[in-house]
Amino acid sequence: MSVAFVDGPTVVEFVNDSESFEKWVNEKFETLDSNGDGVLSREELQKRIGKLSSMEYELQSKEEITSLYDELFKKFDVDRSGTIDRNEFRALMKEILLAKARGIGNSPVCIILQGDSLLMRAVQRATNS
Ligand SMILES: [Ca+2]
Repeated sequence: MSVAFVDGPTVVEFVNDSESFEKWVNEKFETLDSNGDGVLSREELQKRIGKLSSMEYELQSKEEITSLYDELFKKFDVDRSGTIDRNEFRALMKEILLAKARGIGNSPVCIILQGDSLLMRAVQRATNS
């Protein structure tokens, strides 16, 4: 576990770097698709909410993150199939990260980074370049 500073523009740059972002989305999708059927169920997504919110509690409360997922699931599961496929997931992650970037703004904020923190890859990309 480590602590890093991240600002909104760093997150936006990561989302706009299609190669890094695509790779990250695919890794994330594989991790979340615990039964390996190629789509994410509501249950598969919700299992992660608690973990994500505890890692990024500096940015958003657990309730805010839960309602964010609620809204996004409603929005992206357009056919109400109850599942999110890979393309829907990419759009969803983009929306979450851009929402986070807007929440952070231009002033760097301190965040705690752990293995599957949403913002970790964006920070790593910025640090390595
Ligand atoms: Ca699945």
